Amino acid sequence: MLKLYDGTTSVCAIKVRLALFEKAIPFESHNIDLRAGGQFDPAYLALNPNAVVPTLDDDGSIVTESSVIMAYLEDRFPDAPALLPGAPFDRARMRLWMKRVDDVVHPSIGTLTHATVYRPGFLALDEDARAARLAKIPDANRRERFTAVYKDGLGAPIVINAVKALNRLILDMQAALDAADYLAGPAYSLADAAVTPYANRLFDLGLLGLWAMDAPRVFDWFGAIRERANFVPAITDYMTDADRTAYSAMEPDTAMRVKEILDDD
Ligand SMILES: N[C@@H](CCC(=O)N[C@@H](CS)C(=O)NCC(=O)O)C(=O)O
Repeated sequence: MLKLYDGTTSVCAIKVRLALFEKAIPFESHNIDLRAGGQFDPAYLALNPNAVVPTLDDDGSIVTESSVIMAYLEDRFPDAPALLPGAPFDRARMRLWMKRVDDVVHPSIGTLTHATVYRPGFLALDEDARAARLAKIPDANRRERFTAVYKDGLGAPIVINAVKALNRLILDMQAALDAADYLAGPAYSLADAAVTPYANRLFDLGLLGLWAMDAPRVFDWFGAIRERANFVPAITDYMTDADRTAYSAMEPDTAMRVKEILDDD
């Protein structure tokens, strides 16, 4: 059986879980506790030297990178419902959404999440433990982003570009969803699965409502996405009490501060 090295609220792991449940492919989930630093375990680093989830183990074939895993599932399980659009241009659009998620949306949402949800836990560590934690992050860009937001929270200058990138994402989703029911055409595809955890993260951060007036179609889409059969098993069922506590410990003025940045955009 497939084994997914997983994270309960990890946006990248959720992308893969949404595809697995949508395609009804059985898998065994092996949780890596990211807040406790499980991603830095030498045994896990041997599978994923970037110290991130998800990682897929298909009977010894190790596949990393969430978008690559999603494409692998399409190739590996040709009899499961396909999540690739039929038309070549829709496929190209699907790949563009996925590339944008990997290149821009993922680091932007990470910036916001670490500035709000993860920062209190980091600040609770003593100085040596903080330095050790940051030093373990293999990717220098990620390390710099986390260092900046752990220090200054939403006041870190990189937060401005992150919010602007997410604003452009939501407005472009609105335009796409004005033209079709799903992001890459008339049918649910990997593009919808790839974007869902990021829209859901904005919801969990209490921020999605900031776009209620400017992006009503995104709200219709998100409502339909939450009703899909894959949403509860891939997202809701994975949330632990510790996750809920971490999200509820966020600074109460988060939405107001993000709105100030949006108003300047
Ligand atoms: N490009 C990677 C990014 C994976 C990634 O950043 N995963 C996050 C969770 S969504 C992680 O494991 N972070 C570990 C950490 O924060 O130290 C992918 O798409 O799989």
